Amino acid sequence: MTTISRKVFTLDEFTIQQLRMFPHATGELSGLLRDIGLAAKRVNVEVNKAGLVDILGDAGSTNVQGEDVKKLDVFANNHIMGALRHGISCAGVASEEMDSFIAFDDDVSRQSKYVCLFDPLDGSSNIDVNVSIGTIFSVYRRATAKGTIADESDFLQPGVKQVAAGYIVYGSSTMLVYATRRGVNGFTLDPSIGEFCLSHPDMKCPASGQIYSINYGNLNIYPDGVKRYIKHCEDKSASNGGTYTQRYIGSMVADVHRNLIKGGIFMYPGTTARPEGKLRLQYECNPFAFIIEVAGGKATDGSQRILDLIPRSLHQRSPLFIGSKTMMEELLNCLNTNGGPPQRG
Ligand code: P6P
Repeated sequence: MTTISRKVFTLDEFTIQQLRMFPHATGELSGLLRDIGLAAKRVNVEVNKAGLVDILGDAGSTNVQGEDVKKLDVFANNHIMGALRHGISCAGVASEEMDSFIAFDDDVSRQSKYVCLFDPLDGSSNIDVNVSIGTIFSVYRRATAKGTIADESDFLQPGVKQVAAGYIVYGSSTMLVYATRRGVNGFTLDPSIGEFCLSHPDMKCPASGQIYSINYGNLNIYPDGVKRYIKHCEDKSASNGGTYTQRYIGSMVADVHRNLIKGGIFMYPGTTARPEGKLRLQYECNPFAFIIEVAGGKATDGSQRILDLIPRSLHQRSPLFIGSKTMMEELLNCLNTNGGPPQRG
């Protein structure tokens, strides 16, 4: 058997190699991942020239070619949905950008095994200030029978049913990271050949870390257990001779990607004003919980494992605590300890 003796695999080569290891696999999941990779390359082109929007025309206007300029998140949504609709692997999609799911009603799509949920451009409010943003996706085996049209039950499955999940981070470089139960692998876009190339094989979330990531602006309206954990981190930070440091980019894909590589914890708790938190269970919490757990970390809503939550609606929100195993265990100790808020100097 000839094997590719090349040091660098492209995403397509990698998914096909994975397929060769499972002769009985239909290749639909590999095909779906390549479809997402194609859409990501198209989104990347637009994201990278977002700063030129004034020349190209702002969203809602027409550009110099007289074309309608779409908001980047609508652009991303349409390209990801289009790539999946014209593939052979997806029976339907649900998106943070769309009120309801869309079932692909054609002969090929009705026979497809999977459905895909995605946040096409998370953190898009950061585009104007050139901060990293991302695309997040989840893949489930459809709950409805092949040959039928997908329905809402396909998109309301608990996160533990995911067969794959991943994200694209449009940052100093553009990376696609995806997880299956076999592991987490990262691919960096090589613009010279227009391919995602395997750069981070078999990614593992460090068991411990020094980075805690949270929006301090909400400190006074967090639950007491969260306040206790923040105080725990402050006591371990440089201001107390420790090594912990606080980082918050305000773009979840960038914050969680950093923690996956360096170790750390990302928190978006509920508050007295919004007890359910801000992040979407199906489009943000579940995909990242799957990725981080495969990589060795943990993800909870503060009382339950994220992947065990039963979704009630497509756009339901959930508090999220996600990251390195040891830090998550310290957090859970703080959340489960009775008592009032910590004394702050
Ligand atoms: P806040 C971006 O809008 C986002 O959905 C996540 O990517 C990010 O982590 C969070 O919201 C930031 O929210 O309330 O801290 O600005």
